[in-house]
Amino acid sequence: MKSKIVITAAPTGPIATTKDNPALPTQPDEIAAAATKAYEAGAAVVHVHLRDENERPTADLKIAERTMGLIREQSPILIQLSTGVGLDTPFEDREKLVELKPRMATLNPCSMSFGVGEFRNPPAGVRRLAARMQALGVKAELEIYDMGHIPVCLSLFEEGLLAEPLQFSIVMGVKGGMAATADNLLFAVRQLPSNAIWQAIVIGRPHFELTTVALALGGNARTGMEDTLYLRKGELAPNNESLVSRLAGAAKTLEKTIATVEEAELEFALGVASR
Ligand code: KMH
Ligand code: ZN
Repeated sequence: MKSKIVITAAPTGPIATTKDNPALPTQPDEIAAAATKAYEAGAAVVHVHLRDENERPTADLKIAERTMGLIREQSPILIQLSTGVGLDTPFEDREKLVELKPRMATLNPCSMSFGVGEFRNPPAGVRRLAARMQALGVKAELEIYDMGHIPVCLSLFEEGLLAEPLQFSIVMGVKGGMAATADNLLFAVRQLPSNAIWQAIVIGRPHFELTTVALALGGNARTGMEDTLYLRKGELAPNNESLVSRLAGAAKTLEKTIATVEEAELEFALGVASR
């Protein structure tokens, strides 16, 4: 059983606004400050979504560059750009983000309903993006929202579009994907190759308890306001670092050690692209 775990902080996401939680970081300086505090609380990776000045999800390369620059100035935390971006952003704009060479980026393998919206990930675009990420040395995190997404990723690997170790997120709780249950988590993890790295992304109310189940099962863990706006029922999270600290506390209770940035780089076999 894995004893060292990587914590990823997801401070913003594409959906919530400051109306939902006034502490949500949306602007480049706010996202960078949240990343730094998350690093200090134990996160080795920050999963970054960008917003414009009106808080709308964006794939604007200038905003991305500015955000990445500010994060890098403040801490060594590994930057994982979301190529999911937001439901209204065309795939062709989303894929350009990897040209900025973050150390890691998400790869969403399939199209699906996503709440009341549509998440468009056409097979040809996914293959083009996977190939480009590999050429640029950007490590793919494979987002699994339903069981059928796993064999699609394994096909991408067989086609030479992904490098080992494969890194999966089992995403639960999105309407249109699998529900957030321990049964679904276990079933999904059993389908992964034995040398795969994985974490749970649990959206909504069971966020903390099911993320902790994933930790106990040997997964990595992600938390942040992208996944839950609340510390507990009725209590909004005052910031992202409180969510990271709580998760780090659960990991320590389970006698896991928390990976440093250097240890995470080794686990994910990251390329030597500049931070
Ligand atoms: N928003 C989560 C449901 C991405 O940004 O590419 C999954 C996610 C994927 O974080
Ligand atoms: Zn995301």
